[in-house]
Amino acid sequence: MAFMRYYRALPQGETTVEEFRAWLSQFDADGDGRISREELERALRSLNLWFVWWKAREAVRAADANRNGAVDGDEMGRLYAFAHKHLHLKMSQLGLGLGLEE
Ligand SMILES: [Ca+2]
Repeated sequence: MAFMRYYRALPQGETTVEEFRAWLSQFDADGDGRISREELERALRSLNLWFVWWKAREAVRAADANRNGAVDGDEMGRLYAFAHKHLHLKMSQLGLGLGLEE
């Protein structure tokens, strides 16, 4: 899959881009497979981060390469990179709220 190249390009972290995507999919309220700014804001709020509206706006702005207002497809790798670099997410903690059924 296309997004795998982001995974290989990034340094090894506690959470892979696939796990990040799975975590975010919980917040995909309308189930369209894209993460909007509002959905990302909810995701960041679940981590008890501050200034989530601002962080979500900056993150979508950084990741939304085709400017359709949502993060989808290959852009998930860009969002993951942004989260790592700028949001200082403790990626190992993302799994705590995961609760996804395979
Ligand atoms: Ca997009």
